[in-house]
Amino acid sequence: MKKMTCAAFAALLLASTNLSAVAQDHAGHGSHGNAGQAVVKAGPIAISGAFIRAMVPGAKVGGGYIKLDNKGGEADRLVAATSPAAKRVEIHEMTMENDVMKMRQLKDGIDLPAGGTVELKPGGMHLMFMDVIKPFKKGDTVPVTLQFQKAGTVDVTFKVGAAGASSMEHQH
Ligand SMILES: [Cu+2]
Repeated sequence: MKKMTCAAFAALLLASTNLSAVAQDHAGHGSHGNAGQAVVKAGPIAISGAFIRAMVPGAKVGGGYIKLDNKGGEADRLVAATSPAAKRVEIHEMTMENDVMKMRQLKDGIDLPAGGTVELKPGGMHLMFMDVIKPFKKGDTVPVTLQFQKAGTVDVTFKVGAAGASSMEHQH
């Protein structure tokens, strides 16, 4: 009886060791996500390159950019985004109209065709952070929850780059 108890205890110990190893592994992945470099997945959608431009003093809004790679066989749609760092996050598109840069809200979100890659980048589509609580500074990280029509919601950490940065990779 005593021997069995010992074996059970050993098995328990082994199991808990394995569990903590798994937990640490996950924590490691999480910290990569926090660095804003790793690819975050929402179902078949791979999300990468999340960054926000630092805000100039006095600005109330900030622009966020991201790459969405739909590796699935079905089209999906980015329908909304939220962040505790801003009162509201809208999906916008920048277009040229009669030589004037205009910004419009994409109320239906962004279509993500099956097998296609959609990039939100400066001069094009972007996430607009409205009424930002505390101006984004270079080096900050901003938590954002993206909502997809089919893939559901996913948390992504955006890294704040320089005010004129076109991406985290091509920063001057
Ligand atoms: Cu905008």
